[in-house]
Amino acid sequence: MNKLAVIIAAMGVTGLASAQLQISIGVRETHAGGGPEVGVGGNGGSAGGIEWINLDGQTLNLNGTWQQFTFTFATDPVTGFAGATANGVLDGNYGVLENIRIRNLGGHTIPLNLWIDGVTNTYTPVGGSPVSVNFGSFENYDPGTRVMFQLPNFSGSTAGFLTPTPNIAQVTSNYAFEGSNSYNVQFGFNSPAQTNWLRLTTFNTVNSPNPLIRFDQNSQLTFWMRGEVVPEPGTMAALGLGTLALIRRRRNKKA
Ligand SMILES: [Ca+2]
Ligand SMILES: [Ca+2]
Repeated sequence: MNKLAVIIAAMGVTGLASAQLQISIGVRETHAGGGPEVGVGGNGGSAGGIEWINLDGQTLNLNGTWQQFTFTFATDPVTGFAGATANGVLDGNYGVLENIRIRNLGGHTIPLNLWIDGVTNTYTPVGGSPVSVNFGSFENYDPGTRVMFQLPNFSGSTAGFLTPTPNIAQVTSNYAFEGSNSYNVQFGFNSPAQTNWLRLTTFNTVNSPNPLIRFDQNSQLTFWMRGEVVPEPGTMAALGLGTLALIRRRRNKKA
C-alpha cells in the first residue's frame, strides 16, 4: 500500500487498494408498458416498470483500471424495483437501460470519480449472426456535454444519499476505453452506509435518453467503467499531500 493509501486508511476510509463499488443495472420494461420499438440505442421512452438485473452482483475496484460489466438477460437474476410490472420477471422483448445502480460497498464518504465507455447491446436475430450496437461511445459529443446519464443528484430515489457536491456528469477526453472520449461522473456518498446507492438514470436526458436495449435474442448489455477515490482538496492540503496526489494523477493519466 502506498503512502497516500496508508494515510487515507488511517483516516477511517477504505484504503485505495480495497475500495469497491457494486455495479448493477435497472431496466425499464417499455415493451410491456406499451412503449415504441425503436432501434437499439434509440429513445425507447419511459413507459413501464423497472427491474434490477443481477442486483449488486458485480464489483468495480476503484484502482484506475478499466473493468467490463456484462448483463445477460436470459439468465441473470431479476429483482423488482419500481412500477406495476416490476415483479422479478423480465416482461417484453425489449426495454430501456434506465439506470446504472452504484452501491457504496466500500463505505466511502469522500468524492468518487467514475468513467463509463462502450455501452453496447449485443443480440442475435433469429437465423442471423450476432449484432453489436455500441450506443455509448461518447465520441460524437464535445467534452462537457451531458449524454445518456443525468447528473448524480437528478434521481429523487437516491439524492438523499449524496453530498451536494461534486455533482458532475459529462463527456470527457481525459480518459477513454475506446476512441477519444468517455463519460465522467463525480459524486460523493454522505454516509458510509453500505446500503446507500446512486441511481445514475438515463431518464429523458437531453442527448441519447432512455436508450432501447433488447431483452430477447440472447441479448447482452456490456459497458466499461474505471474509478478512483479522490480525496477532497482541503483534506489533501491539510495533510500536505496535494503535490503527491498531483504527481499520482499525472502518472495515471500517462499510463
Ligand atoms: Ca416485470
Ligand atoms: Ca469512447
